[in-house]
Parts: sequence; structure tokens; C-alpha cells
Amino acid sequence: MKIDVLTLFPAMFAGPLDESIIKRARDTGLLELKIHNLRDWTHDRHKTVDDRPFGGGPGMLLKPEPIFEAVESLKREPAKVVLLSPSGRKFDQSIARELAKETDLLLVTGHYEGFDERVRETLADDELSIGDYVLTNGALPAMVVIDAVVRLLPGVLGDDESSRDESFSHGLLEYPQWTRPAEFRGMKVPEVLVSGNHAGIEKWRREQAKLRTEKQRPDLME
Ligand code: 4GX
Repeated sequence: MKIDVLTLFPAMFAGPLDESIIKRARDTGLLELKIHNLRDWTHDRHKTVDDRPFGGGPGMLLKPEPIFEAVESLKREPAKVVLLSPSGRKFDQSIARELAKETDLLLVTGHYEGFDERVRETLADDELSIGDYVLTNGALPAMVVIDAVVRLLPGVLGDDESSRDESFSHGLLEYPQWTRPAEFRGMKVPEVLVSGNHAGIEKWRREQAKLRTEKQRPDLME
């Protein structure tokens, strides 16, 4: 998969996408990721990317010209153009699965109060929010989307990582787990887990996953 990102803060992307599984995906060519600075498509001395909203009001908006020029120069058919903003539809695992089917993504991130509406109307195929809270800019949301999508690409996760993942895709939260030592500072591992009774362990884990989901995420219970 090819992913291009358009941002005012390219330096924010160094680090999170250069580690671990995403690094491996890049090194093996499963992911071709390029980060682009929106200011590279300005033409004035001050590299102006923003301006005041018509009609007044607080804050600044990203001007359409640099974004249009950037998207037009970066967009290869069939790239899907995705805006990151708090007004988007809420990103989740099923949207991550949809995006993982694409060959080419162009993520456009804003800051200030957002985009001139013509960007949304004319350039965007989709608009996503990573959740109902306010961030300072769209770089972290773009990285969240990249991370969630890339780990779903065939070959990116090792066999162990993927089969572990499948066992949790039954719509419940993870059951509690312990590793050695069997007793730590007086806290003991539940007896059933050291019993060797595999059917018993499975039943106990299902119950625990359900209890935890009811308590923490009642919205996930049908
Ligand atoms: N999920 N932000 C984007 C600027 C902005 C405002 C309006 C477009 C339209 C966020 C989120 C998020 C803060 C990133 C405002 N851009 N983005 N930024 N939550 O809070 O995606």
C-alpha cells in the first residue's frame, strides 16, 4: 500500500512510524509512506497556508490554494483522499478494514479551525475523526489511522500476532491474563489458569471477557 500524508508538521511523523511493526512494513516494501509539507505548495515569501474566515469568527482556516495544488500533484488514481478532522465520521476497526483494501491513500491533516469548505466538497473522498476530543492538529490522528490500517495489510503481522488478534475479534474486551511468577507480592494467579483444565480455562475466560465488557464498555454488549 502507498500512503501519502499532507501536513504542516512533518517532523511529528518521525519516530512513531519508524519503530516496530510499521518500520518492518516499510522496510519490506509492504508500506510505501511519504510525508509532505503543505508549505511546499505555497508561493509567497512567508509560505502562507492560512487566512481569516469570511463572516468573521475566531481562528484561522487553511487556504484552499496550497491544498488543491498539493493534492493535485500527489494524487495518483485511484488514491483515496481522506481528511482528518473532528467533523469526520468516527474511525473504528471496521473503517480500518475498509481502508486496508485500498492500494493508495492520501491523508490530509489540518490545524487551526480547519479547512476551507471547498477542500471538503471537491477534494475529499472521506473525512474521519479519531474520537470526540480536541487535538492541536491532525498529525496524531493521521498516525493513528496509518497504524491501525497498516497492521491489517497481509504479511505485516507475524503469524503469532495475527492469530492472537483474531481470537479477540469476537466483539468483547480482552480477558485478564497473568504471567510468571504464579505468586507476586501475595497476589496469586487464579487457580483455574494453572489447573490444566483447558475447557474450564476457556469458559472462565469467556465469562471474564463478558464481565469486563459489561463494566467498561456496556455500549459493546448487544
Ligand atoms: N480526530 N483535531 C484537526 C484542525 C481541524 C479542525 C477542523 C479540520 C477541521 C481530530 C480528532 C482533532 C483538532 C485535528 C483540530 N481540521 N482530528 N484540527 N479528534 O481533534 O481527527
